[in-house]
Amino acid sequence: MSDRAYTVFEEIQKNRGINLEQVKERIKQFRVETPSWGYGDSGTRFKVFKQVGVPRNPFEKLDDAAQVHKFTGICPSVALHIPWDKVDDYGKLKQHAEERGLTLGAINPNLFQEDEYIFGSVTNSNPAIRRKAIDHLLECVDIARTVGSKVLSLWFADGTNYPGQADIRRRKHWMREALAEMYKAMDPDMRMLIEYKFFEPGFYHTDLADWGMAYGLALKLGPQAEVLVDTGHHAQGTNVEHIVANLIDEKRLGGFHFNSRKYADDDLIVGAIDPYELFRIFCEIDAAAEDPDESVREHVGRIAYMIDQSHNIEPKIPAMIRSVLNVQTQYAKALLVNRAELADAQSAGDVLAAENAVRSAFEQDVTPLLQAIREEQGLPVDPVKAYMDSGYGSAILARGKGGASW
Ligand code: RM4
Ligand code: MN
Ligand code: MN
Repeated sequence: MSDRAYTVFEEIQKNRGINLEQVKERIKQFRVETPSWGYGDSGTRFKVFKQVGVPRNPFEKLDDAAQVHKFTGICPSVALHIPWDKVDDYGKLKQHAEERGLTLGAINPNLFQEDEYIFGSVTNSNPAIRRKAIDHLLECVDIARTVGSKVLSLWFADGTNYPGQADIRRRKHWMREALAEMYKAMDPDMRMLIEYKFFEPGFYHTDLADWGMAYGLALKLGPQAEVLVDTGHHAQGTNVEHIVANLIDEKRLGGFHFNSRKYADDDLIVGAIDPYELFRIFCEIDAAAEDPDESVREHVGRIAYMIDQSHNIEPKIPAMIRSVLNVQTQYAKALLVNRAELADAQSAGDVLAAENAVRSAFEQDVTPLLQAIREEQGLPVDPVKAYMDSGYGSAILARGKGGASW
């Protein structure tokens, strides 16, 4: 990296009224969690392409996740999906993670892969199936306890395909009963993040279809229940940053699943399609992080930033590094909004100046800033290139084809 590029950047930001030292500190604190399933094979409903070198078990997924952390320095935790990551001894998995400088993050129960769940899991009209589903949720609380995780991240594939197929309100009650039982089993320092999605696999109705349904449920359950926003889970045109601002204001924004989408829940590399949306999301978060009300700042400090992605056609580890860097980049850009200028423009009703205060931050090239930070932290300035040059990608080819996949 050239010192000159950073000096020029520094000068520009000074002129824009930005305190760069504060910005740097915030960027250094920022962390993103990666998903174990993002390292395995995945596909569409048409085909799962098997890549060579894919991890064959949860231990190898952690080995790969450790590479992402090694080159970016900001991904020390890894989310698990159970039973995809089921092992006999979770203590051993935890130790494996720790030996690689990682911790185990959100535990994601999986209630969508068994034949019995054809008509739903916790909302199934068959009480025995509902019991089985709830027992799995409780098992996940135990796993979280064993591995030292504080976050349970819930997404339900429950839904229906046809009008009249099921009693929507009854299913709502069953959902609440199941989550209430799980909630009771959690330790006081655990959090339940409830994820919504408007369709798929259900094509008529989904039991938790939007943020309002997830929020209503979280409110009834109690303060340890919050909403998880997966950026790919909204109808086209939805203003996601508005949802984010609203949930922050209600103090129920538990975390994110970042990915990008063009049409539906595409799970593409974060920031690949609409980086400005991601930037706008971080603008809302950053505004709240500077709120005079300490309880708002504290709430924002607890948000769990996680990636939820499937790499169908691209090599997985560098794709994950790219996603992580894209998140970091938009986070950094949002910190460059001149808040005082924005506030003045808003109170003066100066629409053009307000829009400019936001967009002009997005237009800043933060590459010299991020490179300077990486240098200061002893990280490679170009993490993707450093990974590509490291030889790890060739070494894992020995794993062969046919690794873990959903
Ligand atoms: C869902 C949802 C969940 C994820 C599964 C694999 O669409 O995003 O968070 O665990 O996909
Ligand atoms: Mn998700
Ligand atoms: Mn999804």
